Amino acid sequence: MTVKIGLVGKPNVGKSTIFSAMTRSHADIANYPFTTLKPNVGVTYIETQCPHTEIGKQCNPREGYCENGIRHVPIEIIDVPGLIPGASQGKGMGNEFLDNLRDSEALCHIIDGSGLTAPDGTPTPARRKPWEDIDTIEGEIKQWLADRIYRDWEKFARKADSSGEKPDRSLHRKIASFGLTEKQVSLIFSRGSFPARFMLWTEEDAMRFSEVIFEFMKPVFRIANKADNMDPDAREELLQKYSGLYLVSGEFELAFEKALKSGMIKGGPRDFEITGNASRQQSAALDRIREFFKDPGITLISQIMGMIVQEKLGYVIVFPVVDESTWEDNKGNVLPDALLMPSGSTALDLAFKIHTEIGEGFIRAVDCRTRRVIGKDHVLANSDIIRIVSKTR
Ligand SMILES: Nc1nc2c(ncn2[C@@H]2O[C@H](COP(=O)(O)OP(=O)(O)OP(=O)(O)O)[C@@H](O)[C@H]2O)c(=O)[nH]1
Ligand SMILES: [Mg+2]
Repeated sequence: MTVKIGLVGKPNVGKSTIFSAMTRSHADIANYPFTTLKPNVGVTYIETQCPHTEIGKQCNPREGYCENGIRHVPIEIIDVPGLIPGASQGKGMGNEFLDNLRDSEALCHIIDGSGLTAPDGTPTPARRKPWEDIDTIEGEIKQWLADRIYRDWEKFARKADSSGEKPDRSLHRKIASFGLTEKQVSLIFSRGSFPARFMLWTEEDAMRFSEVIFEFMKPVFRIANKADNMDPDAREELLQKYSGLYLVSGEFELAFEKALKSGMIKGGPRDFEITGNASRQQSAALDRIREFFKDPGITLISQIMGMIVQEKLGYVIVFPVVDESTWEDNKGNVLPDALLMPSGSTALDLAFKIHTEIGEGFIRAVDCRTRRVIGKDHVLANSDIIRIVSKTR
């Protein structure tokens, strides 16, 4: 299972534009609400130095690719229709489609930095404050989660209360699809002083429970798009209110990617040169784009997922191999797998990730750089190359 990240937000803020820039694929983009009617699923890549450069052999990635010694590890991006106030009661497109984000590791809340869209996504002539709709939209997402947890509650409560099973275990089974472990559910359950009998839970209890779960398992990263058209005072105030918020321009980044692909320019977004045939108008637009990206306050969409997945969520990239000296699998492929593992994962977690049988038959692991034997509780570090020795192989 790959890491999944969802893009959410009100309509017309540029979710599909950002999705297209990230995945280098085409999604429908237009200046009106509800351009996206069904979730778009695409792939983008997290970059890391590939260890193949250390042994002077080219790697053979099974997934993703390697370019100039940089390994590109795939993750999944999901772009969903826009949310409007009242979506949880079915307004707009409703919020059923958020079920596609059930097992996502995190959400990126895209907001309109320019402030030129109303709460329902229709263009407005006068600027609104870019943060005005943040709480409403995140409230709708919380409501979605609470509704899912509370769905068929009575039936569940009757059965669980009379089963004699530990309540946290029953509860875990009910919400397992959200990606929580039983231990995490037990922790939330014991800390929040919830009624031990499910029949006694009120809707407020379910709401309170889902709020904690939301914070726990759906970290929200806020991204202000349309930073190319932002009021400078509003920008300052927004960054003061929301530390850690990223400023991006989906439109400029997509235009840069297109120009690069067509051979009109060479280089990176902050320092490219015009090398192909560009009209005067195109040159002027490209100059504006380069100037914009020179601003150190702007984050590149192509780098945002690396920042979120590795730095903020703490995922590490680990390379499992079968041969500790050649760093190959049993078919002679060099460093075939690069796996994203959650922060704190151990050698045993890696064994289970490769295959349940390998986990169950775990004997020991080897750190292939030092050739030292490591135990099952050894916490994995980024770029570790690990051989798992198991009864089954
Ligand atoms: N100025 C500016 N406009 C942008 C930017 N990104 C997107 N837009 C424009 O904003 C409008 C909406 O873009 P979409 O990507 O369709 O927005 P969305 O959030 O997917 O919209 P829905 O699918 O309707 O929810 C289009 O007219 C885009 O060209 C940006 O970075 N800057
Ligand atoms: Mg869209």
